[in-house]
Amino acid sequence: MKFSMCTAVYGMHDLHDTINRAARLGFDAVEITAAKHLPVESTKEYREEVKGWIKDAGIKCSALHYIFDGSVKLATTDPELNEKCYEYLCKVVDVAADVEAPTVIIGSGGTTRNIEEGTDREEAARAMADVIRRVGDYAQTKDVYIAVEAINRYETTFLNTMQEATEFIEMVNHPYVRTMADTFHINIEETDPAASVRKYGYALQNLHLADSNRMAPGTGHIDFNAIAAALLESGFNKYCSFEVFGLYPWKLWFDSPEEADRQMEIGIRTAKAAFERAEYNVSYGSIEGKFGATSYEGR
Ligand code: LER
Ligand code: MN
Repeated sequence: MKFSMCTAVYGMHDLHDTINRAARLGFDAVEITAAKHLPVESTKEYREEVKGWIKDAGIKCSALHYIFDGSVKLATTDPELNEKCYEYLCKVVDVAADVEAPTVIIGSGGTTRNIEEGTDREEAARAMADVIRRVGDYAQTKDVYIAVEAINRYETTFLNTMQEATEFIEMVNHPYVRTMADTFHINIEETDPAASVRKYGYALQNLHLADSNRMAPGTGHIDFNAIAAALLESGFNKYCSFEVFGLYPWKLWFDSPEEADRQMEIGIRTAKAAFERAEYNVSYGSIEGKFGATSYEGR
């Protein structure tokens, strides 16, 4: 499995140093938190520079996430707003192509994706699907995939579950438009997160990893062994990207890069162990069956 790290983990810390830290910690890639670190207003020269930092660190750019700046609306039936959204998303695709990111993630909590009261849900869904399909056409010319993320009900009123996101991209019906799941959100919304991953994993372009507390995998109560096994079973082999935030809304990022490093160390250890266990189980049969359940007693 390939692992990536969202640059937001280090908040507004120097981006070049954040990229180097990701490489040192063993990540294969960084996912750029676009609205903060590489917005649509960024110059071609700066994008070239960022691409160079990533190459020099010996890693890749896996995706752009956190792409919206509050200026556009996704699920609206207003044709002018639909057009504005289309143009904005095409600009994000340009940013992705400029830093050789294969994926643009449409996350978008809050007002960007909410369906406003009085708006017909089906019409809004169809209008958003039409916009995303046109963006898919543009993205295909640049070989960039669009990944529509299922986000929990407390952040958006539209596309909360993996089933809803999958049905939505089936309505879009475009080879460059896929889904995206986030372990933090599916832990809230799915009755059985691993079962949903097994069922809808075929449509995934990318996965965000965070624990139940939105901190690093291994610090909360999500069963990453079950998620890793389900991902492998579904045939998923793309990037798992750490989208980890500080615990409190008033402390979105960690206090220091060193604190973020410590979180990432716990996270990558937990995630790699979960995937190694799942891969072992696929190749040789259950590790638990051979050696009994893992015991942490005495450690
Ligand atoms: C929002 O909660 C989320 O999960 C992000 O991926 C948004 O870009
Ligand atoms: Mn996410």
